[in-house]
Amino acid sequence: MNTATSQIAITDLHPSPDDILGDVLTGLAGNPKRLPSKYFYDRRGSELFELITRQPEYYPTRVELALIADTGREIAAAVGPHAHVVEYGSGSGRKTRLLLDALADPVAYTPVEISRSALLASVERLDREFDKVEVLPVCADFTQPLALPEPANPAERVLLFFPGSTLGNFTHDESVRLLGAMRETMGEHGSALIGIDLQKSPDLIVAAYNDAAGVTAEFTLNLLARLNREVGSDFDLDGFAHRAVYEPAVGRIETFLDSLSDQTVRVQGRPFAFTAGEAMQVEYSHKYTDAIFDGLAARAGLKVTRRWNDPRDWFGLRLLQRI
Ligand code: AVI
Repeated sequence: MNTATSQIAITDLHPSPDDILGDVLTGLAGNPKRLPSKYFYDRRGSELFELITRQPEYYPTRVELALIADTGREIAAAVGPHAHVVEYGSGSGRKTRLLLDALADPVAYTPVEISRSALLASVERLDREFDKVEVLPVCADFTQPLALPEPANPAERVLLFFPGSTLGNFTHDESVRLLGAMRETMGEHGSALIGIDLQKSPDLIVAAYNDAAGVTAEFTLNLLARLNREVGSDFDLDGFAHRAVYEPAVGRIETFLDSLSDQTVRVQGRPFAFTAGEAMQVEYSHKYTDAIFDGLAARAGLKVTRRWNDPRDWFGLRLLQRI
């Protein structure tokens, strides 16, 4: 089960590989056509996402980083010492570093990630930087409950960390299932610290998903390049345009790739006809009110025990425990 890499042992829970071809065929056969946003993150997609987080319009990363830095002491007091920190997904490590620095004597850090290469890339630096924190990466699908590796020094509690408002990319029903899986994984005395993007002026939100430099548009279109490579489709990247709109009634950004002409796309020989202007839905990014988020948590058997917002109430961190 454990495979040694340079010095870090990975626990490989052998997540079932994504059925990318099946998902694409199903999504293109639907009306409206859809493609799952989880396929944005190939190597280039992850690089482009990292670039998005540095665009002036994309406030969530900057605001969340400042919020963790400003509230670190309070978070540490609320969580308690000797935690085993389990991060869902592996990002650039900027937020993880701030959290591990703030917490009182964290004993272990477990990033959970379905992609082995992304997992390895994320842990090597952190392992060097935090010599008192045991790094125990797990290759697994975090939407399912998981058995966590046991740190050599026993932890007093588990803290699940799910920053970035990544929850917002799931539908509300999917979010409840994911929060339910987190409830299982955290154990009876554990907690979860979740970053959520809050509802605010639609202009600010729309700008964040339509940056002037066009990085988000490139990120969205990169999905088609990935599919052409990996499932043998023949999407013409110049034949589609990125469009992200905010729907206040449902509190979410909806991102589409619009077909610029009548055209037929083939996936392994199967034709899919697009009309000029037809919108293919590729991502949701939900924005929350307290009522919406607390309601999702309650449906999963969790309650919000602490809440921290930045001074403008743009972004929040919520600490959750079992009801
Ligand atoms: C990863 N996720 C939380 C980002 C978001 O804001 O929904 C992905 C993203 N899509 C476009 N810009 C950023």
